[in-house]
Amino acid sequence: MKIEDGFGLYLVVTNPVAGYAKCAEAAVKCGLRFVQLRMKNACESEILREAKNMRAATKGTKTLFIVNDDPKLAALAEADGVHLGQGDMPIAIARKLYPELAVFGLSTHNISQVREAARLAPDYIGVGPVFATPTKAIPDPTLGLEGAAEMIKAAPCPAVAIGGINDENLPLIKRAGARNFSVVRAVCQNNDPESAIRRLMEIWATQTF
Ligand code: 3NM
Repeated sequence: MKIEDGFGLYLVVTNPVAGYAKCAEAAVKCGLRFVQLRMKNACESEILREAKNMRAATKGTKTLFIVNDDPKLAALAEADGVHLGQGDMPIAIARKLYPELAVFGLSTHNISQVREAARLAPDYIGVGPVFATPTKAIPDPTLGLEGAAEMIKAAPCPAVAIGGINDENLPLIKRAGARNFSVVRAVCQNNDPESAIRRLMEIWATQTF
């Protein structure tokens, strides 16, 4: 599915203090283009249960619902798409096996993976980690703003900056040329996800340089 660039915040939901469904509801209320379920170390039935709740919260809205890592679970939950890491099922195979999914995202962690993305044709790419993050168990090397900027510039599709982004460093991300960004902790560690989202959106919208 062709994704229009410049959608801003893409919310990734991992261990949310307010709960998964509440975060999906907040994403819808705030008019986000993307919300992703990212549950590591959970069993399939648990992931599917949360995925179905998040699907129900996003159904019929402009907010696309994405499941991380596993296209089979994404299809079972009737998600809009799946986000694949470099070590997950190759996009071409996932597209073939799960034609009911409309959106296929891909994580990239260096410039050669971005160049390779031109051939793999994901609908969007993640670019990260821009800053250090404890959210990923084994993060790739930190890119820094310059590394991320180079990757964003070379991206063949919309690029989403991710990793260690918060209220304070968000202006730097925009200044580096990002048109979209993603957070986990900056929203999921807040017991009021809607106000955390609104704050990030406001900073993003008012940042000029
Ligand atoms: N992917 P936080 S970094 C889920 O580099 C994820 O592709 C990354 O979490 C990548 O906003 C990351 O809490 C964690 O730092 C982002």
